[in-house]
Amino acid sequence: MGSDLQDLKAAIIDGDNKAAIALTGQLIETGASPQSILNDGLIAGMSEVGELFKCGEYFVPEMLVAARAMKSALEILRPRLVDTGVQPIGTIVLGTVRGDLHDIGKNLTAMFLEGAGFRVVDLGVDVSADKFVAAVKEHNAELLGMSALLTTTMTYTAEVIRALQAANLRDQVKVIVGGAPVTADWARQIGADAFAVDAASGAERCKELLH
Ligand code: B12
Repeated sequence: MGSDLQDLKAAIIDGDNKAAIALTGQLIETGASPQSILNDGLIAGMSEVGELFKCGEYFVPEMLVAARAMKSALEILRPRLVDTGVQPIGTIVLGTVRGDLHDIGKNLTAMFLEGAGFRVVDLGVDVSADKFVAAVKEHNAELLGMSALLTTTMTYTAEVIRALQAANLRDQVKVIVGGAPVTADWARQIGADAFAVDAASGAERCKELLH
């Protein structure tokens, strides 16, 4: 079992789509917990990819194939992470901020939110402040979640909050931010209501924010 998780991690690092799909399926069949598949296999592999990129051993194409493998594996894992058939407890508008194309963490957050019973309006990547504001209005959302993976795009989360204020919506919607460079300090600094380090605790924080 341990070695299968290691193999899955290696498949993500190698960007081996076929192996990632096959191993995820096998691990589910043999009864491995979705949490360990996610954390010890997929996320562990992806952090290693980040390290390899940082030290100049990997370039963008390697990150891309790794991301594709992780996305395929996540689709297989999805039914295990998402509870279906529950009445929504609230609506959250979610997106990756303008200038940023990273969406794996956001997609994972969406899955956990769905699993926790939220209706998720996913705006995708490279989302402008105007689009966030319009979606909050249109869907009457209680929550807004923003993802940013680059230090250069993280600052845009502050701009979205200013746009909510300008549209007189700030009092109606709770804002949660996340993504690798984002911290609790940053969330406080820009006046967000919450921060979460990962998708699971993000969904928990969102439930708390409803009350
Ligand atoms: C895969 C990847 C890519 C892929 C993305 C594919 C895709 N569809 O997402 C591609 C190849 C496109 C890419 C491109 C680039 N990337 Co890149 N990428 C990564 C990598 C390796 C993994 C990111 C990932 O998916 N992680 C796995 C997920 C599960 O983790 P996560 O996103 O952090 O999300 C978790 C939490 O943060 C949280 N979370 C995330 N969002 C939210 C939102 C809310 C509301 C909540 C509550 C929680 C939450 O929950 C998630 C799950 O627990 C990271 C390395 C890293 N360590 O992050 C670099 C990294 C983010 N990239 C980096 C860079 C530099 C780039 C490029 C600029 C490279 C280039 N020269 O072109 C471009 C920028 C493109 C753009 N405009 O966005 C740097 C950023 C450095 C910085 N500090 O700014 C990193 C850190 C790599 C590094 N170590 O240097 N990248």
